[in-house]
Amino acid sequence: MLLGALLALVPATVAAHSLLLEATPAADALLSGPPTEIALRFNNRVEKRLCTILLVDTRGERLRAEVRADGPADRVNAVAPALGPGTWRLEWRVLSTDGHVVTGRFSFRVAP
Ligand SMILES: [Cu+2]
Repeated sequence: MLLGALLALVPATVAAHSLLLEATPAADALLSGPPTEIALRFNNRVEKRLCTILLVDTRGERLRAEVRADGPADRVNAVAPALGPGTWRLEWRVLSTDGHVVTGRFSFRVAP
């Protein structure tokens, strides 16, 4: 019974860990113009005040998006910095409700 109880804990722990479900801009998207908003949706609540979104260009220049304090608890919305044409890597970092810091990254392109 103890083993069963321990195994039962595993899915709950995994479920509590934040996973990125949806993103705007989407990964690998080709945008016709620079995005004005960035929206990330997770599988659970994240602590908005401790979320960061960085945009990094191919030369390594890093711009920070301004995360909005309001909105649904499972979403991180941000004002995009002014992005020029080219490939940008979006690096996100959130604090999930289970206390773990979770990070991820994906790229998108802004057409010239
Ligand atoms: Cu976790």
